[in-house]
Amino acid sequence: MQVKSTSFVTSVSDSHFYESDFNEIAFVGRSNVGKSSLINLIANRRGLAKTSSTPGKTKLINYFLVNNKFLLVDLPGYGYAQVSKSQKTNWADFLEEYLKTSKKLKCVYLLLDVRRTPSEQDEMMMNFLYANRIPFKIVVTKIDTLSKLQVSNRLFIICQKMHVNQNDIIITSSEDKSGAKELLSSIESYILA
Ligand SMILES: Nc1nc2c(ncn2[C@@H]2O[C@H](COP(=O)(O)OP(=O)(O)OP(=O)(O)O)[C@@H](O)[C@H]2O)c(=O)[nH]1
Ligand SMILES: [Mg+2]
Repeated sequence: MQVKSTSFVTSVSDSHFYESDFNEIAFVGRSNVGKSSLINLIANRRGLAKTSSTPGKTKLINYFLVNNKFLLVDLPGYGYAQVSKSQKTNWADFLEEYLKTSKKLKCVYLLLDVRRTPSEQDEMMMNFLYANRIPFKIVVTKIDTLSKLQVSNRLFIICQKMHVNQNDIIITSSEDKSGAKELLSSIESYILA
């Protein structure tokens, strides 16, 4: 698939989710894992989704239209320490409600930073996706930050922890663009399915 056009559609901050006929592909993961950067990588446009080195940048659900055909959905990150407990609960509810109720959601990409061991929240998210029968795929991000050997060691640990096969995950870097093609063809397979 070639990305020919991308545009920002809308942001939502409460459970009045955006509804349309377009299929949706969503990105979840802890704050700062690189969700917005990955959307920009797919779109081949640096500033489309706002990125930041300060965790918790994306507090809204942002929808981006690709090729006038499907939507990329940038979800708020979880695991951000600097928010109150009630705020955290609100965000988790917000996220889960979107994931449970969106009728056009075709696949969720669960992002994991190659340098970090998956957290309890990552595992909870995966279990939530399984429990709700939502198709998902694991994407490892930021592989440019480690050597090849370190990456392969980290992948082993991540796959073990998440009970997945290395062939089933997508390995990416928004910095050097690795994995962009694999991610795009994976998205295409879910959009067409
Ligand atoms: N080296 C490197 N840095 C990355 C990569 N992807 C993202 N980053 C950096 O990581 C930080 C967070 O990236 P974002 O894309 O904003 O992360 P996010 O998951 O959208 O974060 P929230 O919106 O807070 O949930 C930024 O400083 C990015 O430049 C990558 O592949 N390699
Ligand atoms: Mg973001």
